Amino acid sequence: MGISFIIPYCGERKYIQECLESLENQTCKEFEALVVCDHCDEEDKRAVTELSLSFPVTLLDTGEKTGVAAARNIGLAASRQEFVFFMDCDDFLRAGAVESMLAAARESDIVYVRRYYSWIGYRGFLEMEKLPDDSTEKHTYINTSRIEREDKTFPLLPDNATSWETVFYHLLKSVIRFTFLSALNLLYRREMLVKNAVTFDEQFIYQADMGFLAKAFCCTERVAELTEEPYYVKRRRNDPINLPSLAQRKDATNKAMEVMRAYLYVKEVIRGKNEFIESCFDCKFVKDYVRQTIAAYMKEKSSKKVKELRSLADECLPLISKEALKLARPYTRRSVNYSLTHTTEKIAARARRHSAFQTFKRTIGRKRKMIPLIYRKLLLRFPIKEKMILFETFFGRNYSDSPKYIFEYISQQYSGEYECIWVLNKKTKLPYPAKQVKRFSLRYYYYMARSKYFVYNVRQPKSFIKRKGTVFLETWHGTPLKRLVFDQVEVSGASPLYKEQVYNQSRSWDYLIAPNQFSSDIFRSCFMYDKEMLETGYPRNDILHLPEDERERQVGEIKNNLGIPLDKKVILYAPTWRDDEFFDKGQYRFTLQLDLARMQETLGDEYVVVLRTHYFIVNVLDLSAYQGFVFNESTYDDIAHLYLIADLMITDYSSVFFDYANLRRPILFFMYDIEKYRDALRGFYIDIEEELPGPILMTSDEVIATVQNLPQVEQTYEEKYRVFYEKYCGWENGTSTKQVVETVFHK
Ligand code: C2G
Repeated sequence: MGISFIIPYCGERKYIQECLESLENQTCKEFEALVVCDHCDEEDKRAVTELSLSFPVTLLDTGEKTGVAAARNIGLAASRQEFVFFMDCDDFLRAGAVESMLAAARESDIVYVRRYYSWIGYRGFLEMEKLPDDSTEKHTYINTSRIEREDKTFPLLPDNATSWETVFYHLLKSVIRFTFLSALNLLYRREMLVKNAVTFDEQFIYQADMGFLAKAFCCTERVAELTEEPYYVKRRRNDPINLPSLAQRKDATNKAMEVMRAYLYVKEVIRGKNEFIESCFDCKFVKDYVRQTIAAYMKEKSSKKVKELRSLADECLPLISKEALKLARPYTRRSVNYSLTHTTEKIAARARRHSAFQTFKRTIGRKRKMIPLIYRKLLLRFPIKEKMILFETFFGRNYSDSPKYIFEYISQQYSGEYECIWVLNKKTKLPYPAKQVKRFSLRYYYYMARSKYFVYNVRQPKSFIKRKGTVFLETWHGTPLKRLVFDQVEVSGASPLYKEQVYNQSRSWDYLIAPNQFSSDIFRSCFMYDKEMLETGYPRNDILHLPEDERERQVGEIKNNLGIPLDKKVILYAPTWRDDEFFDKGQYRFTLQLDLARMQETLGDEYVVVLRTHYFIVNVLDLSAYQGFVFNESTYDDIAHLYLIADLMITDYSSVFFDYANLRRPILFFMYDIEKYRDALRGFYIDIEEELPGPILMTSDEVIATVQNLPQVEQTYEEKYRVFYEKYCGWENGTSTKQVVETVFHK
């Protein structure tokens, strides 16, 4: 007794490896894997064959055919085990799955195994499983709670339901709509499928599963449900732009048509077999009709397609049972009844009115929703102001970074020509005239609607709409060391939809600044950016190239302002944030690992420390014990001023050292959690052991000893520093701002 796992594979190499790894980790090895290649190249195949696995894996090929349905049929025809189990190559099994499934299958032809949903891959999933159930992170990335939803639009299971009805019932109930029904996470006795010629109908691209399921269930009464916890983990793909799953493909009209065809198919198969189950199907289908078909009526531009939709709908709607309609939500019920007697145009118009009313209901009285609605519906109608520029740095948290220097340059060189608006959450004294607005206020949206120019150093809000004729200058905020967006495999620590969001946002950027060739190349890949790259270096680093005497003057002024003793050398400690250390979404925590007491004891006569946490960090560190030795400048506007006064920088994985290196002063890397950061959280673009212009240190004692021995360290790293400087700071010579402004504003 064993299982044939049938896995269609289109070359998603990383996914298939994790899928097979989850099989390798099963304690019971009574199975084989049949990987069915759907137009894979040799390298894709090698990704499977090069794995060393302790169970048999056979590579099959779809040949002339294509699609999941064809691949599964080919796998089914080749399988030799007593049971078959269809898997998607991006999904995986939890430990103990095979054992439990086989135990439950003794007396059954079909075993239904419950599933989890996960936004992260197998390895990340295993880590998340260890977290307590109430952890926010676990909750964001894995759906462990809503296995079966409360659904008032679905009938109750009768007390005398057979096991057949019970399993079918739970299977249907577990999905929100008919569309999501899937032939995965079920174990089928192969003989039963073969004897009854149960296969996937290859005319379907998206919805072949429903017909298969209905046929399989109608062949047997011997069905069981594995009521233990879910064993099958369905991955939700985090990159719908490059690697969309079938469900994520944007093909709304064809999907709506297929759902209706699949519904007709299923009705045909189960008609007369069981009225209760038929009505369960109907309960799910009515939702698809409203969500997909009517939505397609509203959006589809081709009248031919709308006609096709309508003719399918006319076949489907009369088949929906009265019971299902009775249970449906009032709007759904009325929509179906209305559709039976009205034209397609009228159905679409009614749906539009409903949708507008729903938006209004959701928005009214809620400021955060109301203002963007006013922006979309009203403010965007005002004309664009040709000379208006909106500046924002770090989400309005401070006045700094490249936008600050661009603003100051424009204000000096083109005084009075532009109307400048700054997004600042706290009132700030600015050196030149500019209006200040709070982020997300009505005024913010007003200026977002009217400005011709946008100068941002982070992503703009998701609600931003790019108007024709406007110019978006994205300065970004650092040479990337840690992997970003499309170069990240997993995105734990951000929204699971992060990649899609960034993709949509970066489509609005007209110019992006690159501080060096290395960043220019990476920005193209990590943002999938294809517009103009300003290879000018960072405007924010011009200040680091001021003439010596002017720099000295500024150093004295900054130190005086901050109350830093002039006779002490300054160590700037500027660490970054950690994706896995937070209180809540976007509220990051920093735990100080540097032993400040020991530093004060050993270095206090010669040095003071300026501590600068990342702008995401919300916890305020209590440093009262180190008064006069540690200066917490975490909320100081411009970190470039802190670079200027620092004789030495200590950092970790922050991009700050790429900028600071412009000063050619020593940099130490206090990377006490390097393994976790590099291997689990982010991964780096560069080989840090090879390239960093200073030593990697793991303990406070090492940091202290290195500071005490600085000349020696500088000598050791002299050559590496030179190479580093050339590669990352070579474009920066104090003229970046001028170059950027001349290209974007004064061509
Ligand atoms: N920063 C700061 N203080 C710190 C850390 C960072 O003021 N302690 C500022 C610096 O201007 C730095 C920028 O925030 O260049 C980005 O910080 P990183 O630590 O590199 O982290 P992150 O915001 O994740 O940006 O391409 C760069 C990446 O996007 C990283």
